[in-house]
Amino acid sequence: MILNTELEYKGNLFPSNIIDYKKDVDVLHFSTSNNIILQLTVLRDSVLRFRYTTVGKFNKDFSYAIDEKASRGYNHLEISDDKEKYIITTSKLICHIFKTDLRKSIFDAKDNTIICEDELGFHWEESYELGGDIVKMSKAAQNGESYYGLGDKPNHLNLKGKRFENWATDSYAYGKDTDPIYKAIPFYTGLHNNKSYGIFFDNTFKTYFDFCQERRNVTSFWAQGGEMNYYFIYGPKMQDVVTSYTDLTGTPELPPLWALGYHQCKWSYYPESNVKEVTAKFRELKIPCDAIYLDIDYMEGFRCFTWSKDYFPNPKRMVKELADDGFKTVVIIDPGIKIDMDYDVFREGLEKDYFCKRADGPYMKGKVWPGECYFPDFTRPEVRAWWAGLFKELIEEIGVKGVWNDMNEPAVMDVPGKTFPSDVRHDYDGNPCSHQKAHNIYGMQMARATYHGLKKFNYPKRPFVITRSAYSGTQRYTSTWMGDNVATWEHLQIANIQAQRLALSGFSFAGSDIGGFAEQPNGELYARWIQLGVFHPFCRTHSSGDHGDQEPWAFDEEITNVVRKFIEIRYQLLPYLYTSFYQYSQDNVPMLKSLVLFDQEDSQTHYRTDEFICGNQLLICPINEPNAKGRRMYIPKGDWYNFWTNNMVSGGKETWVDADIDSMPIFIKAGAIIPKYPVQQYVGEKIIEELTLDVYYKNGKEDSELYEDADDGYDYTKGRYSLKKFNLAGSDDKLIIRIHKRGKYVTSYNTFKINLIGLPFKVKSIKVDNEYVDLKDVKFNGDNSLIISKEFTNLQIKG
Ligand code: MIG
Repeated sequence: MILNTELEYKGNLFPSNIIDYKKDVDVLHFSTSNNIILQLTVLRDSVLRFRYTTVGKFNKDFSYAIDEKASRGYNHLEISDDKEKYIITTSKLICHIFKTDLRKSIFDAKDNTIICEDELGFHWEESYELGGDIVKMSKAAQNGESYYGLGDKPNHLNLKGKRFENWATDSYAYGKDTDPIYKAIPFYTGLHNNKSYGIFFDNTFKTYFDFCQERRNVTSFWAQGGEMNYYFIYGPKMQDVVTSYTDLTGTPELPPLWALGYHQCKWSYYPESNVKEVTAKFRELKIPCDAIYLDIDYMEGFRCFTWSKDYFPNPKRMVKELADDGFKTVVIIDPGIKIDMDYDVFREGLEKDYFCKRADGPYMKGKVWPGECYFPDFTRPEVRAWWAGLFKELIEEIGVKGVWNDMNEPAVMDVPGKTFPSDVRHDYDGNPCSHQKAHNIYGMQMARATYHGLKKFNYPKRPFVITRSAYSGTQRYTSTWMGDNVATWEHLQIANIQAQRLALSGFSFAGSDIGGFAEQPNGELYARWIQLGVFHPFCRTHSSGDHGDQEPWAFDEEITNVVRKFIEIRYQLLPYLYTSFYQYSQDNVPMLKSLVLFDQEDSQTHYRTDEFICGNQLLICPINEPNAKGRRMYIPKGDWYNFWTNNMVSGGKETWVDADIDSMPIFIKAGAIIPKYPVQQYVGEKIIEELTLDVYYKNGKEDSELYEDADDGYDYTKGRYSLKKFNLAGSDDKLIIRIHKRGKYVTSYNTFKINLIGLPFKVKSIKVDNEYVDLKDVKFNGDNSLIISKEFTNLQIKG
């Protein structure tokens, strides 16, 4: 209770008039008569950063989210002022800052249209309870504006009309509107009048976003502490907003190709004989699978970095035998370290003083799976280095290939709030703070430390990590899953939205627990979920295991066959998926594209949720209902081929698509060249002797890419990769494909098998690199498929 009534009624405070302006190259400072400073940094022509302090000076600038490799630099910067305002102009943006109250308006520099303007703008409330400020920002919502992003929210793709909270939370069996859940990704994009911009509020405290819920014309965001510190990112294409945000917060290195294969998981496979039964069954039934997971029961009493002697007497031998059969072993590692003086990890952590403490000195003690635990302070560099070192035996000795970080919100059992109390102290890389500030990045720093351990001990192979909790930027270190979902049709739909939302929040390498974690799917639901899951960058079946089996053969034979068929499609598409991972990793392009991101100019896409583009050229739409024989879906503008029938449809409309249980709506963009491998039971099972290119004729032009390398290792960073850019150009009686090649990697195959799909003419002549060839020499088999050397640079097919 505040007794001073003056304080009590203070409420929101606002900046007053600007009395001082300073410019230091690309950093501008605007100071007001009530001691507020706005620091505006011009990072790029389209990226501005706004920071505010209410105490006349800034704290040290530090962020876990921003990637040190983020690009900077602009072509044009001009600052002027008039009576009312300062005017900052770059080649893309014009920003007005009003002299009376520090409010801002941002315009498109090309046509002067408004993109984003402050409503109340920056304001704050002093927080007497916690200290510091509750920092707030409000923006006027523009006509017809829509909002997207925010990471893992299990809600409609378009966020308009809703309020959200970012506070990483263990959310067993969450539902359609549960908020918050596991991740905190305070980034959104707005879209109005065909123009898209993004806002990244880089504040790790509990943050809130209100998209026209409280007031119809206002969007606002605020945090329970820290700085008002946000990045404004202009498109106007949403894809450019997302790639700029991803550039700012970073992308992962390429994963080993096997990580894009199919993964099988359950809580838990044990003992060893059970693991072997499961893996053997995959091979027996010829269902491709690359990874098998061990959940917490592999450990001795849930002590991280130990193995149960009863269940896994010789892990090294087992992991080797699994590896010989093509299975990579992935094990879970939680943050809670069991309090046990006979447990060396605990003793060492204690001796070195690596565990989190409460404000007054005691250790942060919390109950998780092992019983009472202490928790490493992953926000301290020495602790991360120690943690990374703990993986030596697991990875280098035993041969484990991937690590799964769970419970890192952090989750604590049987306490209010299900996490650390707010007074727990963290180092925050030399910026000591309470859990209120460190909570949302705790899981990220754990995954980061884990990643460094794997990178070190798995070298020269690539690391693979998966995390449950995340903050912006976590994608640099790890893949992720959506946590404990439920085996219901609604959750299949939620998984679809979450994967798209994460991709447009910079985090492409994500997937759901296929089939649902809690409760039991029937065969039909499982099959429909696999169909969706094979088009997600991370593809894993997982279940809580207390309600029956969830392996591809756990239902009936028809379902097993459907599941096999779709996993086989994924394995055939591996070069396509790998190429889109390359584009993500290299060019920040999201691997999944919601229709609104694919074609924002078509307002039909603004409220679509089910359809999405996987990579650049596959249009996917899952079946979300039982007993379906097909569904209606929206086909975006342009021409698309039905994957199953090769029939072409013209988009810009809703249409019915047949999809019995062994099918689903899949379309390929006209002009696409889709690379395919033969089906393998695991990555590397076969030497690829021929690469198939499915060429989808288009009357017009379309570009495609194919990226390949050694599938693992780092040779690709020394130029040993192969990037092929295909330009396709079709006309009524001609189809021309040109290839531009880059990189020194020599692929194992020498020939392409080209399938010509949708050709409107009968082939009369084929010219390779400007020489006519005998149709026999290129093995033209008359039904529009031909085998040709991979070295060609120009292929002309004439009717
Ligand atoms: O409190 O390790 O989300 O994937 O199987 C449950 C057991 C702990 C939650 C994870 C789930 C995992 C389970 N874990």
